[in-house]
Amino acid sequence: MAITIDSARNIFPNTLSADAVPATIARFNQLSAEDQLAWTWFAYLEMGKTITVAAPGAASMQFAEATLNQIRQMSFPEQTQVMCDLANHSDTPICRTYAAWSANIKLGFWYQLGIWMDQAIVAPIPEGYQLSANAEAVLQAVRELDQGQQITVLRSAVVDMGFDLSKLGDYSRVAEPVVVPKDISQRTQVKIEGISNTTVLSYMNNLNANDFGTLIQLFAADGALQPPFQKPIVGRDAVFRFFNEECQNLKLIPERGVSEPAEDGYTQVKVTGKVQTPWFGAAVGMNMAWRFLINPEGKIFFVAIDLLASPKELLNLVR
Ligand code: 45D
Repeated sequence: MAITIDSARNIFPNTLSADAVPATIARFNQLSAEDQLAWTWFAYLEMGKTITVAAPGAASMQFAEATLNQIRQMSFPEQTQVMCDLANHSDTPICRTYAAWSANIKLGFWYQLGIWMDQAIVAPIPEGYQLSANAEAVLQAVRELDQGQQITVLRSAVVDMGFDLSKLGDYSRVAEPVVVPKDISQRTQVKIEGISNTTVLSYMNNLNANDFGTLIQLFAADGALQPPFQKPIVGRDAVFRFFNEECQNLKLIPERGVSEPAEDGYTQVKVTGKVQTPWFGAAVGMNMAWRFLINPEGKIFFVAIDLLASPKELLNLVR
């Protein structure tokens, strides 16, 4: 049977990803807008007891600035309405603007609103707000996740808000400027126990160096990348855009892996290890797996990135 993207998605089927994350997000999405905002506030506060979010850089904040200032000028009821509109995916000018932003701009926007809510410059969650029983149960569910899973739930709450992109029609995406790749002298080389495949090592090193131009050359023209809990992004152009928009300043810390021959001269490689996001730095190490399918020319035909169910999964390299 010929290898396809669909068949590639099933390599290393024993990999246990953190299903609790999409399950928690689905429960969150059932809550009312008011409950979603209060829930996020409480979850964010609770997370803040143990880890701190890094302030976003000016480069990503500049795009949200006009909207933030517009909200700042509003009365409390108007501000609450804007936040509920975002949670409700309403069709408003602000919800449309928001939808076109990259994930980091959306996160930076909420980061600033959170500070202003704390300072009562923006309408806070009313004192003594009672979460519904459902929301309380979802809050309990998120408490039971590991930190990497918690920040993934929060990120996805933020990314999913705003008007539905698919209904937006013609629009231009707004993302932070692309950073300059790290200087050669500043680059680090990963070591992965059990792996000498140069494509895989080069993938890790170039992603860590923000060298997306070199990184994308490692992919086959019709290659695909599947981020955690998402469908594959297919083709060099789309993957390249994703790298530029969503993958700056990540730190990949692969630890171990296995490499074995697959059908038709392909090679399948599974690597496990940690990933750090610039939002939390070394404070949160997400337990991750990479599942590569490499074609006979040594190009990446497919790579899936999974958030793992537990640290135990870091040792699971069985086929
Ligand atoms: O609603 O190899 C308030 C790929 C209240 C690429 C709020 C990757 C009201 C290839 C609290 C104000 C990218 C796939 C809201 C690897 C309200 C590759 C605000 C993986 C919303 C390895 C909330 C990368 C706020 C990975 C401010 C896995 C919340 C990256 C902020 C993962 C939450 C990154 C933040 C993650 C969450 C980042 C900042 C999970 C950040 C999460």
